[in-house]
Amino acid sequence: MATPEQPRENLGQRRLGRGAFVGIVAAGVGTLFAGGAISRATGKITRPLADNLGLAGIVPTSGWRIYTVASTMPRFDPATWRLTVGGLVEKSLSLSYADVRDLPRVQQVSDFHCVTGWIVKNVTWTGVRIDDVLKHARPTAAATALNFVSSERPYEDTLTRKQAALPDVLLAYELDGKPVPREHGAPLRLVIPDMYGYKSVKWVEQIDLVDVPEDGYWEQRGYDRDAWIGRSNGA
Ligand SMILES: Nc1nc2c(c(=O)[nH]1)N[C@H]1C(S)=C(S)[C@@H](COP(=O)(O)O)O[C@H]1N2
Ligand SMILES: [Mo]
Repeated sequence: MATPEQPRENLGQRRLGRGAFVGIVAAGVGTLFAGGAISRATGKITRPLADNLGLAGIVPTSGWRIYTVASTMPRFDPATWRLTVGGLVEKSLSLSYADVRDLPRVQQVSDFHCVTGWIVKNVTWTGVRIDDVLKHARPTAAATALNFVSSERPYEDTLTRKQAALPDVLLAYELDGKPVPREHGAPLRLVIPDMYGYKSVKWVEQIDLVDVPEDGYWEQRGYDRDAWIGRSNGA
């Protein structure tokens, strides 16, 4: 059985708004965005650093840790934002935020598991089912998988069509009853509660139907493509 690459601990400097710099220690998969440091030993977020910089508002609460791979988070502009659906489809789509909100709305409550061990319980997600998007694009018979591309390059991940059709899989535009906040992937993120969080691509802007799935960001770094909680190599 494959051994997952251990996430590296990065110590770096990141430019924040208004020219402030803050050193960031990210423990685990991904990078903590602008929240001060997470100590590997205690797992606690050191809030004073963030508070001193006036960043308390983006320090994650209720158990979330904010992960990014790029140096800035995408910013949502409803006037220009589009979700494009392409690849092996009969009809490519370019959906505005209003178009997405007009699709059938579904809601589910689930626990969110990061492969590094943190869990957020009873998260309410509201959004659209992937098949409700796909029926307008009409995937061809050869389309067996979907690549979800984040506007935070180079983050992406993939699901089979069967996985994407699981009843609790959503493209979510609300988190706990409010529009998905910027740091959680505004305006749209993938949610697949039966798999570890790295599958749940934030800032989704493009879905490509493909015949051969590609490895996602963390899969290229050793994690299983099928990231079932408790039944994959990150467990
Ligand atoms: N675009 C993007 N999506 C991402 C990530 C990321 O770094 N960039 N990290 C993933 C990982 S490993 C986890 S656990 C969750 C964390 O979600 P949160 O940042 O909303 O807490 O987002 C996932 N989706
Ligand atoms: Mo994660």
